[in-house]
Amino acid sequence: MKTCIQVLRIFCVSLFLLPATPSLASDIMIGNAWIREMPHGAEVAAGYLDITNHGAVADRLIGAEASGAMSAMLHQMTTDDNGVMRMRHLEGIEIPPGETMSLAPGGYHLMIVGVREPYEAHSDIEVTLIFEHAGTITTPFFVGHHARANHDAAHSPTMNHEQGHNMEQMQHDENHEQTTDD
Ligand SMILES: [Cu+2]
Repeated sequence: MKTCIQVLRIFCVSLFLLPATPSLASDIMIGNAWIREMPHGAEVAAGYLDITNHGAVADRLIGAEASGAMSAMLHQMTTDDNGVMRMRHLEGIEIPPGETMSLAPGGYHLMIVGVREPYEAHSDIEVTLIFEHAGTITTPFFVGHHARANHDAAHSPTMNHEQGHNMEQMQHDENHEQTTDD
């Protein structure tokens, strides 16, 4: 009996590893996916999105790949007691069943490194998200100052928005030892 279950498990796991896993069959829904417009000369970009889990069990975002970039990592921004913001590498981000996890400025984000040609503003960049259960989901990320849905709305960025942006950029540069040609 045990062997049967084990065989079944292996079979299930191998199903998840199939590259052609259709995203339609997935319980995971992606929304508001965007990449922060890149400053001139930058090779690092931050990606944000909302992940909703419509399934009955928890899933985990465990990796990502962005077109035109060397790699994409999962990061979390935290602020310590002295108000210093830090970047933390994460092995995964859990999405509990029935919940939406937001990767947003000041918190979780995709850290896209080694961008070969800076992403053009207002273009769409294909990003493949890798989930423990749902497999891979490839979806376009809008390059701008916020998700596409809000893009045509009044441009009134709050102080926090801009502050978060600048500090995040600074911290990234420090952490990844980015060299810019300025
Ligand atoms: Cu980061």
